[in-house]
Amino acid sequence: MTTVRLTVGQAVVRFLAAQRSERDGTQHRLIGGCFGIFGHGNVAGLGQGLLEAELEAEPGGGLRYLQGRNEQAMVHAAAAFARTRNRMSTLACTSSIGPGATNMVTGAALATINRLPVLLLPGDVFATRVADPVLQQLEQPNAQDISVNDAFRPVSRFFDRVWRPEQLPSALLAAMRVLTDPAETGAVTLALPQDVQAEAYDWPAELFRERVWPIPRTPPDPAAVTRAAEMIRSARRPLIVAGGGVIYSGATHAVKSFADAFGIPVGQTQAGKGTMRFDDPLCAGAIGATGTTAANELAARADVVIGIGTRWSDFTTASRSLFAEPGVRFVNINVASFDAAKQSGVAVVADARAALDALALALAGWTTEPAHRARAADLSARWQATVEAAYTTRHQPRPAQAEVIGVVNEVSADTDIVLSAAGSMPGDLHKLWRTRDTGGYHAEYGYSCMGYEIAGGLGAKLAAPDREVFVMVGDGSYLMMASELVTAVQEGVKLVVVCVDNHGFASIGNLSESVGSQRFGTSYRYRGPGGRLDGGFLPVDLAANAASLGVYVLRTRTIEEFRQALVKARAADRTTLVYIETDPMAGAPSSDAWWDVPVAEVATLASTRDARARYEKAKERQRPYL
Ligand SMILES: Cc1ncc(C[n+]2csc(CCOP(=O)(O)OP(=O)(O)O)c2C)c(N)n1
Ligand SMILES: [Mg+2]
Repeated sequence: MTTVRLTVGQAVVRFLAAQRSERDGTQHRLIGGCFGIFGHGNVAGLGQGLLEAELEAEPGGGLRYLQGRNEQAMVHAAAAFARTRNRMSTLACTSSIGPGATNMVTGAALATINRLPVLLLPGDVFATRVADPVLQQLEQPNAQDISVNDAFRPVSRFFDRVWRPEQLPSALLAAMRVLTDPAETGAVTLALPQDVQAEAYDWPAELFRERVWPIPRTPPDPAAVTRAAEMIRSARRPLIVAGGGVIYSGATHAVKSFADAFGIPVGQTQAGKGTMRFDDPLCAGAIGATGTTAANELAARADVVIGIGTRWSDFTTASRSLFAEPGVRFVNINVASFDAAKQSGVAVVADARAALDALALALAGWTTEPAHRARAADLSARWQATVEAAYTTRHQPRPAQAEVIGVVNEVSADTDIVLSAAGSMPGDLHKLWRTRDTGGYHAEYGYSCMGYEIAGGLGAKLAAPDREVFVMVGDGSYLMMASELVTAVQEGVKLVVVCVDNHGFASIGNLSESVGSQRFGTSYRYRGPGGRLDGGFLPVDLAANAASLGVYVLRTRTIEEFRQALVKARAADRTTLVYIETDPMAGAPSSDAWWDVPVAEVATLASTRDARARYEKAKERQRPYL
C-alpha cells in the first residue's frame, strides 16, 4: 500500500480539497474553502496545513483560506454559502479551542435547523493530557473525556472527536456522507485535539483520491404516491405549501407545472419563497403568521394541504391555527421521514421533484374546479394591491420599513438576492417582497439569528459572485455582529447593506405591546431620571461605525434620497452601506394570522390582563392535526 506521511491537519486539508458532489450529472466542489481564526488550538495543525496547501496549490486548487472576525459569523457565512449553492457545496470552518470553538455552537444550531451542510473543525484539548489543563480548558472533575466541544453534540447532525490519527479516515468519510445526505444534512462537527492535529501518520494514498458524493433524487414509494393521489383527488379546495425543500431539490419548475396542471394555488414558507414569481396567478405568496391574506384565506378553507419540503414551523401553521377546515388533511412530500410524518399527513418520503413527477402521473386527468383557480387569482390580486399601497404610503416624518422594501425591490434586478434573518425585516419581506427569481429571496428564519445578516450576505456573495446581494439589517442585528464587513472589504466581496435604524428592537417592541408588556426594554434609550430606560435615544451612529470598518457609506433621510443612494450602491464596485432611519411604529399590513406567544396568566398590569384575555380567545382556534 502506498502511503503518504502528513500531519492530521495537513491530511484534513488535502482530503477536503478532493471531495466533490454530484446531482443530475453535474459535479461541484463539495468544500469551497475554509474559514478560520487561529489560536493555539489550530495554528500549528490545520493552520499549518492550510498554509502548505496555499503555497503548493495549482491555481483554483487546494483549499482557499478565508480569514474570519468572529467564529459564529464564519459558520453563518458557510451556511449562507451552502444555501445559495442549493446544498451542493459548503465551506469548512476551523477554530481554536475553548471560546473560539463555542462561538461556533450558535452557527451549528442555525445550520442544523435550516438543514444546511456546514463542516466545523473546532480545536480540542490535548489528547495526551500531559500538559493539562491547557489554556481555555474547562475541566469536568467527574469526566476527563468531556470538553466544551461536547456542546456541539445536540446541535450537530454528526459529531466525532479524533483522539488518534487512525480514527481520521472514518471520521472524514462519515462527515462527507452526512453533509451530502439531503435528509440528514446539517452541522457536521469534527473536534480535533490540538496535539493530534500536529501529529504525523502514514496515510494510505487512497484516502486523498478524488471522491464524488452523489446527492440522490430518492424516488417515492409507489404505494405512498397512490395514497397521496387518492387524497388529492378527493379535494375541492387544495393548497400547496412550498418549503425550502422545493428550492434545494431544484423543483420550482415541477411545482409550477404541477400547480398549473391541477389548478392548485401555492403558499410559500420563508425558506420556500423563491418557489414562484409573485405575479403568477396561482402564487398566493407567503403563508402563515407573516403571510399574505391570500394564502391565509386559502389555508383557512383548504380541505387537503400538500406540504412540499416544509418542516411545518409554527410561523407556517400560525401555531396550528391556520388550517381551520374541520376535516383538513395533509400530504407531506419530504426527503426526511421525520418531516413527512408531521400533521398526521400521508407521508411521501422522496425528493420533491421525483415525488411531484410521480404524483402528476397518478393525478392525470383530474383538476380542481375553475372557481378555485379564479378565487386564488382574485385573492392574490387583492394582496398585490395591498403591497402596492404599503410600498407607497409616504409615511412622515420618517418612512415606513415597507417603503424601504419597496425601493429595494424596485432597484434590484430579478436575479439579485435580498437577505435577512431577524427582527421585523424577515416578516415584512415575507409578506411584501415581490419574488422574481428562485434563490433571489434568502431569509434565515429557521433560527432567525440576529447577527446572521452581514455574515450571511458574505457567504451568499462568495457563493454567487455574479449576483448583487442586498443585506437587510436592523440596528439591533447590526450591533450584534457587523464584524464580517471587514472580511467583505478584505476579500473585495461586494455587498449592498441596507441598515434600517429604528432605535431598538422594534419587532419585539410590537410583540411586547401585544402581550401587554408595554414595549419594556426594547428601545435604545438612556436611563432616565426615574431610574428606568426611558430617557433620550442613545447617540449610536451606525453609519460612522460602518465607515470606520472601511465600508463606503451613504446616509439617507427621505425615501427619495434612499432610492438614489441605493441605485448608486448597486452600481458601486465595493461594499456599500445605505443608512436610513424608519418609524418603528409604522408596521406592515396585517396577515390576519396569529402566533402563539404565551401571556402572563396573572398580572397587576391591566395591559397584561387584557392581553391574556385576548390570548385565551385566540387559543380556541388552535388545534392538533391528528
Ligand atoms: C441572537 C438573537 N437574540 C435575540 C433574538 C430575539 N429577537 C428577535 S428580533 C429582535 C430585535 C431585532 O432588532 P433589530 O435588528 O433592530 O430589528 P427590528 O426589530 O428593529 O426590526 C430580538 C431581540 C434573536 N432573534 N436572535
Ligand atoms: Mg431595530
